[in-house]
Amino acid sequence: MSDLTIHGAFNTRTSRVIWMALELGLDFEHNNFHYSTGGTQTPEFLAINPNGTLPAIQDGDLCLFESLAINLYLANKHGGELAPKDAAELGLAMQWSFWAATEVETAALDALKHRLLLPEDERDEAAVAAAAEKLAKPLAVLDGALADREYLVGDRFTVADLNTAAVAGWAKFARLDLSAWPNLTAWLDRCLGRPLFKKARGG
Ligand SMILES: N[C@@H](CCC(=O)N[C@@H](CS)C(=O)NCC(=O)O)C(=O)O
Repeated sequence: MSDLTIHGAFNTRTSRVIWMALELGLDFEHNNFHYSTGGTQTPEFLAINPNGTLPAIQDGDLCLFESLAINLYLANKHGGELAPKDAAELGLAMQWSFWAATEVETAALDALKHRLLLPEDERDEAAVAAAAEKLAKPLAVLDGALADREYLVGDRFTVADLNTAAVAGWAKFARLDLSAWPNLTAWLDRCLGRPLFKKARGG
């Protein structure tokens, strides 16, 4: 039995953590359940993640929540090509991860909700347009950072790309027009085209 358990359904932010675990080649248990079952509000689960949200992991005695932090932890613990090699790479990986969570995620999720997740009669194209407007500045920043490089940190796919693409990918899945940012779209295709990304979302 593996020491690592990943809690959460594929169609939640848990897929980010599963993607990371798969890329690292880790052995793990998957407690595959959706929050809509009420399973995140039980005393047992709240002892693991008091926020009552997915994902969460248990790694031996350690309980962790926050998908992008979990991924930074797993990369740091297991090393290899996906992990930051030194303090500068760690700084950059944290920078892009925190940036994705604070500058991109809310607006990208709004777009995704109003294009895909909400029942059709609750979707609002005005909300999509507002989200697209909010995203224009951060997506231009990401496009600029990728102007002369294939990946965000070093010359290889790392946790920085995985975390940032997992968040920015919502803009693509919301079918926003990203054509103004060709470096960004090529990089997103590179990251999200990885076979283990598809597997992490339940195939
Ligand atoms: N910032 C957290 C967000 C966690 C989160 O909101 N997860 C959603 C699923 S994707 C959830 O569990 N929602 C249920 C709820 O808020 O009750 C992370 O990245 O892990």
